[in-house]
Amino acid sequence: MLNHPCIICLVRPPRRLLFAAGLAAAIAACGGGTQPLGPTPLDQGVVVFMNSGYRGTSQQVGADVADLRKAEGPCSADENGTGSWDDCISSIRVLPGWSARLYGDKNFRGAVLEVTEDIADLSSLRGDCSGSYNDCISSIRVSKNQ
Ligand SMILES: [Ca+2]
Ligand SMILES: [Ca+2]
Repeated sequence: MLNHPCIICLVRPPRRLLFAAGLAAAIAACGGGTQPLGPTPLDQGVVVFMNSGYRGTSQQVGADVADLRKAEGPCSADENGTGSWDDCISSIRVLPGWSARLYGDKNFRGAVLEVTEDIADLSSLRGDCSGSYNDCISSIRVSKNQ
């Protein structure tokens, strides 16, 4: 799995790669389609849920995800039955020692929500992401607290 060339779409590449022409080629090579996230060690990152109250399908996220549309998940299934995590997350648990930034748009853009503790219902937080952050998050950064 980790040897799959498309993993570069799901994890943030080393900074030097951001400026390399090779990155564009790598993204192009990935084309459409989704890939599962992880695997992630159980004590790292955050766990996102498709429903509020930590219910429904969940996914641990232990590395930055620039485009949740490319992350295999339970929402917005296309004609092939393949869904993603884009505009899907409704609650989130933060593992001890970690925090996250949730973005309304892909590539870490748009409305941003700093998350340092569990949030049982993202619709309870007003924001610039279609009124609240529920079913709106499209990219995630996770970081280990200093
Ligand atoms: Ca949802
Ligand atoms: Ca979005």
